[in-house]
Amino acid sequence: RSTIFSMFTRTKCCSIAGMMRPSMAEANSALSYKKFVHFALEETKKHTQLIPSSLQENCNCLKAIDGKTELQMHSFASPKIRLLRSLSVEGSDGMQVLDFAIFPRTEFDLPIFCANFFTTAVMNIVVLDLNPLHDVISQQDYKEKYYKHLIPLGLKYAELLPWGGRITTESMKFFSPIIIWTKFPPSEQKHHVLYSAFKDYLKSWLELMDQASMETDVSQIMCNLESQHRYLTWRAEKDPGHQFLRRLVGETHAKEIIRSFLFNGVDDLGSKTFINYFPEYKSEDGTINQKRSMIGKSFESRPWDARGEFIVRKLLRV
Ligand code: BLA
Repeated sequence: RSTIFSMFTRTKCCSIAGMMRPSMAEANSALSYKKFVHFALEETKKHTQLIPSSLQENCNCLKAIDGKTELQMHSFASPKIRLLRSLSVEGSDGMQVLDFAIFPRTEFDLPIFCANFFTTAVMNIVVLDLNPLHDVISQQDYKEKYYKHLIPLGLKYAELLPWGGRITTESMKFFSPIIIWTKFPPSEQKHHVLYSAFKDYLKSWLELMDQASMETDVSQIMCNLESQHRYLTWRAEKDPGHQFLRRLVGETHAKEIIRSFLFNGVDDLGSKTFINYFPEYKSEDGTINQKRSMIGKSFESRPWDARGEFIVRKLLRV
């Protein structure tokens, strides 16, 4: 069977249990993200049956161009989950990445679980959120439905993991009032806090999933479908990790990983293009402007107040 993974040298295929055995890379970094993935899969299995997705056979370990950095991928589906997928990267120099997301089936208007951690020997860049499927700045009802009871949880972690400073302005529309956006130099204590936050956010998402009932109204399902496709289109084009991924595995493989694995669905959940969704990125010759942000970076401090209200609406024109 031809999958994107057949293009790589497959190093070893490991079981989930095997993931917990210390590897070479782990010996270099005590603050590994492997236990995050292990927890997420075990916890999710308590709520639903995870079926290995056809994108891969349960577990794939791949080597980057440098011959040292390891990439690990997992992907699953379940009755309410269209795709749960995880990419983790471990370099020999303390570099680590976790990109973990859960996309609901389009009969559900559940948020998208999103954990993005990028770590080097000197810095951690962290995004952790239940990304809203629909607009939480102007759609009060959607915000109430999914986030009202989670505001105290968000406030707790916003204090422990303070706002990371100016950020791509356009990204903010994809974030919720409980977004954790933070940067910090590696530390055992912060790693521990981040692990707690990850566990609490995942458990919260799983509870929302348990409670979610299937939408039967076709127009509402279409609406969910388009929102998810718009999200995938944004991230498949503008995610800050792409450049890094290209350096790791080369242009062609990076594109495959981004479009077929990380943001699977971008090419088949809808036919609108990036320019259809984000016309402000159209350059004079009709192609997509390569800038990550047209507005620039904004939000020196957290733009959500303690009640979960967005406080600088005019920047996003909402
Ligand atoms: C930086 N990653 C960032 C930043 C954000 C995110 C907000 C800060 C830079 C910025 O202002 O854009 C994450 N942005 C998101 C997420 C959404 C979004 C999750 O809009 C969702 C809607 N990150 C990865 C992977 C890699 C990675 C897989 O997820 C590498 C393989 C790396 N992220 C990475 C790097 C930076 C970064 C290198 C710093 C680059 C920069 O600041 O330009």
